[in-house]
Amino acid sequence: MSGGLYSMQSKDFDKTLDLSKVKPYGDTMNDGKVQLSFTLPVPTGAEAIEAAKQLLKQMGFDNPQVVFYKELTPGYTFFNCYGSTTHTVDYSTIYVPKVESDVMDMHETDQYIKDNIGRQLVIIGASTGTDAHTVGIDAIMNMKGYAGHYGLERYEMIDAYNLGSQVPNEEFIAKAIELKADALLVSQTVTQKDVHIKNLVELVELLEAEGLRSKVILACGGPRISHELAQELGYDAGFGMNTYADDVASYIAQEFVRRNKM
Ligand code: B12
Repeated sequence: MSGGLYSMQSKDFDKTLDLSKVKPYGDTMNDGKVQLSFTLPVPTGAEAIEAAKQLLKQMGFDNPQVVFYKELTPGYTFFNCYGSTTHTVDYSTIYVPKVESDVMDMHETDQYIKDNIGRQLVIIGASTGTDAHTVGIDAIMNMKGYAGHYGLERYEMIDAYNLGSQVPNEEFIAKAIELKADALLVSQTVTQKDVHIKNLVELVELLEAEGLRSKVILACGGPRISHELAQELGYDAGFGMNTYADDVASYIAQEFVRRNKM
């Protein structure tokens, strides 16, 4: 839908846009303008600026310009630069697997659950394993919500339990059994040494061993989680940056109804 609107606006705005050869927009279509910042481990001076420009050329930028530079500490120079990229991407062939559900707001989801399920959905969430980051799962679950979107605890038709962070997978599953959870939400922020992969896979294996995997809707999220990765790891859905409770609640409600109709 947004793609359609986008191409309509662009068509009216500038007829030179070719979606098979998209490049960055600065102030004129196809000017390719990019701003980028980096640090070189060289002393500040004319040679440092020249080195930055040569690097920009090698990165595929025409007309490289250093518009700001500063010594960070002796021997290190920080740059802000502009350049026009010579590269393009074929936007028309891009396919990204995404969670397929209609996003509803809190009131619409509550009404949808009342009409189609007739009872509260039990949802538990946690940042699992060694991961101590709570802000992501709180943004999804906390009563007060995040960026103007109420969290799951505020939903009338969702019984939400936020178990916090560093929750071992065994404990998470024990709580799911105790509460008869319909959906499990896992947050993973740290990806160093692929710790998130090991942890997410372990949860799926433990759920399978308990005979629970097919009985719950299993979703994960975090800044480096995609729907594609989540599915590869045995999850029903994955949510990345800029996710709100609305996205997750709508998905779980609709997925629950879909499964129980079959
Ligand atoms: C705050 C913070 C901390 C705080 C956390 C406090 C807390 N109570 O959470 C503290 C200081 C404790 C901390 C510790 C560490 N941190 Co830290 N931390 C951050 C920081 C600055 C912000 C993270 C954050 O709160 N984002 C805001 C939330 C709202 O965004 P979000 O998590 O992406 O969540 C959104 C989506 O991803 C999604 N989402 C998230 N989870 C879920 C779950 C579900 C089910 C769904 C549907 C959606 C969803 O929805 C949310 C809302 O849109 C980031 C850097 C950064 N700027 O991002 C580093 C960062 C995440 N930390 C990092 C690291 C390395 C660590 C430490 C390992 C450092 C250390 N060596 O000790 C430790 C980790 C210890 C541990 N055992 O986990 C790295 C991770 C690198 C990596 N790729 O692995 C980062 C990226 C910093 C960096 N650039 O190096 N950290």
